Amino acid sequence: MVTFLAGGTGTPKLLDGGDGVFDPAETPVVANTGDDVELGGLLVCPDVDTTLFAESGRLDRETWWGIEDDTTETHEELQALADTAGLDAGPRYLPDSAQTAGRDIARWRRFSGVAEFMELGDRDRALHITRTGLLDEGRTLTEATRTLADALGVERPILPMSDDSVATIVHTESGPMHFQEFWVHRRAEPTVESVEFRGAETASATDAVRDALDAPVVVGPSNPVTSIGPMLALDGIREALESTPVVAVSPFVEDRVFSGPAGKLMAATGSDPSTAGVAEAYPFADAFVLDTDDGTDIDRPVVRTDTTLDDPADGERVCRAVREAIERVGGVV
Ligand code: FO1
Repeated sequence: MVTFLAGGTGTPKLLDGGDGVFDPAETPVVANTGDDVELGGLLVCPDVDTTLFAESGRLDRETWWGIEDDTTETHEELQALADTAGLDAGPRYLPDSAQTAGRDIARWRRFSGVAEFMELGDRDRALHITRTGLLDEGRTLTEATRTLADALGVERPILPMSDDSVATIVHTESGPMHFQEFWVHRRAEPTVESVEFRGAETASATDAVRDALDAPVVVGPSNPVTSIGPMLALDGIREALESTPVVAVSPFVEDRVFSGPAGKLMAATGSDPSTAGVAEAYPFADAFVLDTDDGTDIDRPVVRTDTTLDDPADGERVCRAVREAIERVGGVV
């Protein structure tokens, strides 16, 4: 067994094509939940869902979120209604008093459904309605995710990092905002001052995650701050990573990032936005997979390959390098 830590698009792209290298049934994914929001009463878990949709062949591979060819009739009607009612498009946070009332799983990340600032496809929405219903009926997020994975025919264990609420709040020169406001609504433009994982101090990793971290672990090429950072903020995760073989795939080629706001967020949180910065941020990593054009000198074993991830053949190539790196540091695949 090998466990992957995943968030955003980097790690799902790595796993896309990796089935011949790592048997999906024996290769759990621990998914970041710091990006999750409650939108119009529905719990939306983007990083869990990208893996669910990728594994079930439903993913929109243009955007790497949502369902391919999904319609957006409800979303459009919500925007039209708000517009004709003269309601500002938002993002419309619920008042502070409502952020900690009601469902614990949605604390500090509650938005009104008015004008719906994130686009939810119609079929995607059905998944959120089902997930939220299962939570309201008393299931944990881990259990609800397993039920959804079974319904979609997904073999790979998909494990939310926690059943408790953790909200990634980006502190910017324009004030604090949830990661989804920063990323979707503001297009990552505001200058970042710091990043907070609200709730992480009291949230715990689930037992399923702790068990999965007994196996060798791969930290995929996800954003070290907002995809991997929330997991590292949970009690016991760093210690678990220190006592198992860990291979990290850099999301950079030296100081060039493949995609997303990783560079900006790393610089703002005191790390060098580069492979060298990633190596420093992951002291628990025993080996690295770097791009062939990445000459960064790291004090741990390195396997080099072309780390571009554009299609399943790329995923397979990089997964082979990951496997070699795990074996190099004594991990049993
Ligand atoms: N990303 C966008 O850029 N715009 C959207 O409207 C949007 C909606 C959305 C709905 C469901 C979902 O699961 C993901 C969605 N994303 C959207 C992607 C999401 O913001 C991020 O890519 C992830 O949080 C990063 O991991």
